[in-house]
Amino acid sequence: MKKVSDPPLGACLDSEIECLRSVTTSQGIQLLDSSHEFKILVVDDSTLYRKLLQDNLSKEGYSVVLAENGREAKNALSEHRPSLVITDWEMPDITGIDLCKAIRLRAEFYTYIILLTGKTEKEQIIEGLAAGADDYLTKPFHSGELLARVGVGRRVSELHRQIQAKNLLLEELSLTDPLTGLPNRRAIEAWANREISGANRHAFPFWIVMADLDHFKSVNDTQGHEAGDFVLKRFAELLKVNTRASNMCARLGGEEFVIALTHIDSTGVKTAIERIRSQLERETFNFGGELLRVTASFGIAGLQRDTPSNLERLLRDADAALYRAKENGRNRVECWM
Ligand code: GH3
Ligand code: MG
Ligand code: MG
Ligand code: MG
Repeated sequence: MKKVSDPPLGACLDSEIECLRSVTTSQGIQLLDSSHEFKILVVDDSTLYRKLLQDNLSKEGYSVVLAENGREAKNALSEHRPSLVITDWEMPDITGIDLCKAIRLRAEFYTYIILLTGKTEKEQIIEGLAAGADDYLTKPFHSGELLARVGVGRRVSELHRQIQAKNLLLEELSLTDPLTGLPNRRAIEAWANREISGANRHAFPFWIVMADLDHFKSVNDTQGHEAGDFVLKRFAELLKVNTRASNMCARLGGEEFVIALTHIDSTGVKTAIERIRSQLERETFNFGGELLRVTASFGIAGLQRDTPSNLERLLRDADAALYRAKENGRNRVECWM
């Protein structure tokens, strides 16, 4: 059950927002700009209107990028990733309507669009909003109204980015073990299942290694739970530094971990795992002056050539090998066969 003293999830997330300033999407876009710079792209083929808009917006501290046609606008969108676009309707190459539609096809993050045009008919306003514009202003514009509407756009755009950043954070949290920072069971299942289908198809080697700390209960019993947590974190670090970028390690739960390795033969796996085993064996943990050594047992299972398998099966086989390692005296590596 959730402890009463725990801060509500929303509060945790709000404090996370600060560190989220560095969160980037898979396209490498920084969601919350630490400089608080708010970029606006102004698209208009009229030199006069470009200047008018730039003057008004710059005075308010907005960072303004100018484009005089649709082609320039598209380039500027990719290069500057503005949060808000103010676009004219009629332009020599593409229309503001087409530009709205093109922007809405880009799903990386929300771009707020204000259509600024001499067209004043209701049908035209409807067409503009239907094409993806968020707001509609007619020329000649009132500068106070322009800035007020840009202010609304800024609020909406920042909300969108915060939600997107929180969603990315939640996704990451749902795949991470909070104690060790390692990927959790869900994360490795997703990754390993993809790798295994590739390995079955293209016949490359794939290995699952289960690791379990030896007599770990006695660490908790004699040194306390915090000491136990410390050992778990240290073991996770050892796994991490020994895991190549193309492989993955995860905490399954409790004192059980799993390492998945690809593109390596059986000798290579045994060497890699033996290295981890002996590194842990050599560590000395100092708990309030009391020195302690901790060991772990490992069970290896691999995809057999020409015998398609699945993660569930490999985990079961690796667990059987791990069981044998325990039976044979612990602090050792065994392979399933
Ligand atoms: P064996 O060598 O057979 O694996 O013995 P063991 O004592 O390691 O195994 P057992 O399954 O009996 O005990 C596992 C212990 O791991 C019991 C539990 O308290 C402890 N444990 C599980 N999760 C955590 C955790 O998050 N933090 C701490 N400190 N201990 C944990
Ligand atoms: Mg025009
Ligand atoms: Mg266990
Ligand atoms: Mg154990």
